[in-house]
Amino acid sequence: MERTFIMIKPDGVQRHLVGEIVRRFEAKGFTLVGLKMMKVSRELAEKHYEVHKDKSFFPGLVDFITSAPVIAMVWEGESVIAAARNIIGATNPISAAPGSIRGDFGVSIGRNLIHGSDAIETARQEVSLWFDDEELVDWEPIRKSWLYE
Ligand code: D4T
Repeated sequence: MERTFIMIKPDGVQRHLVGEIVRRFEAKGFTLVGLKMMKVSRELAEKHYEVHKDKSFFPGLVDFITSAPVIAMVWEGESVIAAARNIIGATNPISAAPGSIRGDFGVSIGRNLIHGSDAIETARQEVSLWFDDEELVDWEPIRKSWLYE
């Protein structure tokens, strides 16, 4: 079963949207297999956003991600990587679809509430960057046969 890394960014935590965001993934039908609250080190933030290290917004992004706690999560389900990106919405909340998390709760690209892995390989890398194996829980949700044909 596919897994993806999802992070509620400091603005999502500060705005008390943790429950609302978790609820959307649960209600859709995905399974939570890892969750922790943490203050992110500059080293981890820089590694996570390494692909953007030459961009003008990189220093501000690292300052933001390290400014307050985040909620790091791993969610599991069929096609969860792509589905989570839809639940999250476009990078800029102003153009994110209503009904998506960014579309419903955000107004600024630098405060876009949540991160989700964008592909199978990045999901694999991000899950192992943020979680040790023993922090992830394999379990069988009893609703599974009511979610999948
Ligand atoms: P993340 O990675 O946070 O899920 O966002 P996206 O996958 O949707 O978007 P991204 O990688 O292009 O951007 C990473 C992160 O940088 C912030 N950002 C981005 C910003 O502050 N200013 C900008 O101009 C851009 C493009 C927002 C998300």
